Amino acid sequence: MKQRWDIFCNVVDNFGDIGVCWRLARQLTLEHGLAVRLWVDDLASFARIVPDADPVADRQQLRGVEVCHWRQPFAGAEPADVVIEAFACELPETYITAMAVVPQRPLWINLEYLSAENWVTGCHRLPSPHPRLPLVKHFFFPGFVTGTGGLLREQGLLSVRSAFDSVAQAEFWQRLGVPARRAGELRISLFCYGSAPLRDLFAAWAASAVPVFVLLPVPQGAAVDAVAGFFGAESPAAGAVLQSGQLTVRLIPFLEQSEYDKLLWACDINFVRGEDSFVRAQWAARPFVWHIYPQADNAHQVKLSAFLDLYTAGMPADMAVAVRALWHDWNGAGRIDHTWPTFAAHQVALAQHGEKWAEGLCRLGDLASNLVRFSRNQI
Ligand code: TRH
Repeated sequence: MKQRWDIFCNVVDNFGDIGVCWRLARQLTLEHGLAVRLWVDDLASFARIVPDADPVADRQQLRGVEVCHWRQPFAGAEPADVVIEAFACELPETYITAMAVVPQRPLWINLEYLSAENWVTGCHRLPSPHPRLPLVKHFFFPGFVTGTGGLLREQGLLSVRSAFDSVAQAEFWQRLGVPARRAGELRISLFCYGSAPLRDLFAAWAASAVPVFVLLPVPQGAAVDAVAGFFGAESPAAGAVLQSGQLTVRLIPFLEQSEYDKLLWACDINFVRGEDSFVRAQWAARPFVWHIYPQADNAHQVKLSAFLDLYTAGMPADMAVAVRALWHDWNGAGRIDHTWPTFAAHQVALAQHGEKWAEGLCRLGDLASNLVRFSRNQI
């Protein structure tokens, strides 16, 4: 009989929580032959990234995963063999009680947010006994270094990426209804929060020496409002084309996850955010810029610096300075229009660095396989 895994996902906001959980659920099903139930409290967000999902179904079978609506109060379910609470979401009290009384206690894992901070390796896989019940929760951290759980990466992802040649790319643009590249054009994907200094960056791109063609998947909430503000456009929707000087911004529909990967592979530079798109940009191995999810007390700035320390470690000094300056400016430190030209000048070398960086990450194994290996050692 297949081992049963439950993944509980509480959508805090945006698409990252469910994006990560859905990716993990599919991988555990497809690549590890497990019987996976994904409990989601916000099916509307889920349906954004999985367009064929039914946003009101209590239970549905999608790509081999049983997707269940996690309602309040929880209707009850027999605990699985392995239970993942994603991002420290709180499991239903009745479910925890049920876990404590089944003869074979489930393995309980809290899958944590991604961080490059040093303390992560010290906390990865740590057990935490329940204060009252005979249960132990284990912390599992994704990460970028040995001693963490690595990153989500589907089997064969990098070979599929390598096979994405100019013909496949041309087909992709056609499918999106986007014109083929013009010679000398810089093509950029843009996914960010509304707080990004879009005006300054757009001003730099509008005045650029080369044409800059930006693909902006919508909805992105406040970010699209900021884009509209720059062009003086009123509530632009997918399909809209906005222009200023050398800059063209094309709004495209929010893509299915695997199509979003292709967008990252097909662009020269990718602006990504949060957690999952940030990871996908690393597998795309193109120059990328991270808009980090803002946190109270500027905790995100510490995380940003921690990642930059790792990512820029193997770079020539001038390139590292350019990357650090641009990323900090994109996250609120200063004038990105001033740092953009130097960053853009490193485009080719950054792509080469991206390949090496991705190779290093591959050596950590992938998060889903690492979770399965951990579960085998525990059960
Ligand atoms: O949506 P996000 O801002 O999610 C964030 C982060 O996860 C953050 O850590 C968390 O605390 C917060 O939510 C609550 O960004 P992220 O993580 O990149 O997730 C976006 C998901 O949407 C990802 O799975 C990629 C996917 N996506 C598509 O499938 N199609 C698209 O067109 C785009 C732009 C994204």
